[in-house]
Amino acid sequence: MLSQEQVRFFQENGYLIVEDFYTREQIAAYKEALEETRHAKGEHSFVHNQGGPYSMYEQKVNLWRDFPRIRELTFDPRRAEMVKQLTGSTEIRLFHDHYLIKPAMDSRASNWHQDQPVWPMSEDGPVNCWIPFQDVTVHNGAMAYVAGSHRWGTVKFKANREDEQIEVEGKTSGETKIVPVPIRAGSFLLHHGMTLHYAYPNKSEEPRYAMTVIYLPEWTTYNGNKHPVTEGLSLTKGQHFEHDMFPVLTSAG
Ligand SMILES: O=C(O)CCC(=O)C(=O)O
Repeated sequence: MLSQEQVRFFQENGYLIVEDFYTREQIAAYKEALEETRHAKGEHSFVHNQGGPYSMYEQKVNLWRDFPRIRELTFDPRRAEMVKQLTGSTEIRLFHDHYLIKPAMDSRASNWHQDQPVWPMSEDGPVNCWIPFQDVTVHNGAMAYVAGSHRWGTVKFKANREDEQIEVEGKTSGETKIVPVPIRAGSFLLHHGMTLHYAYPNKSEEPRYAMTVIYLPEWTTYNGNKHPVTEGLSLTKGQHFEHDMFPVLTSAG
């Protein structure tokens, strides 16, 4: 359950850190499970970005379909309940989960973006939950947000070569202040689908393990755009995400 203050912070800033929700032991066990998924060949999950030297990250999508221990983390109803509180939806579905492993030493920054324009859905409301599996700082790939940018609609922007600065069309430099969010293992982030964000390069000697779980409120409809997760499902434009591939994580009651 989130406090009113947490809900208000999310509504104002477009992101929220939920501190120390899992114990370090729980997260260490999940990290082990995640490492196993990296090397296992699942029947349904798929590698989306291969990773390798100086890459943004390695990415495997739909872990929940193949790996029961990760499914347990993805399906944790307590986080879905928080998204219910943040969105006001009575039902929350899973869009997909995926891991994002930034290679050790000198990875690239993860590109600045807003999630929703990349996802194949029409309405505002989806929420991204970012779960780290070790302490993360700006040295090893922390996330950073432009606070309040979820209220700007789809923006045009230019980042500098190292992605450390960003200019957003129609906004002053005061409005586009970048907020780095260092985070302890056991905590997680929730961000609105329209919040502008990126992640720092990983300059540490260990890979940075993170996973995201993407939540859909009940009113979300498919907009007909191509996306690896909806491919082959014969969804029609305008339909809700009522499909076994997008299971309900929590509903009314
Ligand atoms: O983990 C990262 O490096 C970036 C994650 C991200 O941008 C996202 O989940 O949308």
